[in-house]
Formats: sequence, structure tokens, C-alpha cells
Amino acid sequence: MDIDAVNALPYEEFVNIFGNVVEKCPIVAAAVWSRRPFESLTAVEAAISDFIDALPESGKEGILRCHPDLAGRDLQSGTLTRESREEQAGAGMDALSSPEASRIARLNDDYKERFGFPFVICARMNDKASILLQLSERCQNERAVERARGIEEVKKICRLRLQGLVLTDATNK
Ligand code: 2AL
Repeated sequence: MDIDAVNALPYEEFVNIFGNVVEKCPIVAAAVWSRRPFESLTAVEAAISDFIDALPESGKEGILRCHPDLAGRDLQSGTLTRESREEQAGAGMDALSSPEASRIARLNDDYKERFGFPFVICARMNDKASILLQLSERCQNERAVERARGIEEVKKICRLRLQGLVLTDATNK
């Protein structure tokens, strides 16, 4: 699909197609539809970013809370969204040794206990080692720093999901 095809979508289809570019937050796609016509994929991304940035801090935390844990219960029970399953598998989260799985589960729990939202990172831009390292390091941050950091990661995940849905041209329009 190119950007002209995106701009021609009625909102029901737009939300069906783009509803999970921010994990389990179709309201984001539903909101940015009214910003059409988009000049480019970058403009869609910018509209999503503006929408997220305009949310109160509680709304940003709500977006983080819609994300499944890495190597968490949803992965084990097969209830991840397709996008999330592919991202987590790409970073080896579905093939952890038993000690690695225990470590990541403990760090995820510590993180959630400390901040009240889950650790979020763009799995496709990381591997198992860097995820484990950042999970342990980011647990040390202040809550506001982590909230902002998590949202940055949400935007990276969103960019890659969008790129999987919309063709980009050579001018990066
Ligand atoms: C995820 C996910 O499901 N995909 C991804 O890139 N990151 N989850 C998370 N908690 O970081």
C-alpha cells in the first residue's frame, strides 16, 4: 500500500489496518485518521507522535501498560499479537534458556513493581544480550525518565510496524 492508498481508506479500514501500530491502542490510529491527507509515511508517524506527546502522563503510562512483557505470560500462552510475537521471536525471547527466562521474569517484575508500568523496548532493534543489559540498567532510573524512555521505544516499535504496512519511496516521503 502506498500513501495515496492510505489516504483513501475509510476510518473503519484505517483502524483495522493500523490499529496495532501502537500495541493494543487502536485509539491512536482512530485519532490520527482525521489528520489525513498524509503527505508521506513520515507524516503518519509524526501525527502519531504528536498524539502520544499530547497525552497526560497517565495516558502515556496507559500506553506502556498495553504492552506485553518480553518473554512473559502472553508469549508462553500464545496470546501475543502477531506483531509482538514476531518481534519477540526475532530477539530470541521465545528461545531463552531456563536461567535466562527466570532472570528476565524477575527483572520484569522488579521493573513493574518499581514503576507501575512494564519495561518496553523495541525488540527488533535489540538482541537478547542488549535487552537483558538494558532491563537491568533501566531499573535504576527515575520514574519520569523511564516513562519518557518507554514512550521513545513505543515510537520506534510503531515506526517499524508502519514500515511493514506502507511502501516508502526513494525520497523518504
Ligand atoms: C515489546 C513487544 O511486544 N514488541 C517489542 O518490540 N517490545 N514488548 C515490550 N515489553 O517491550
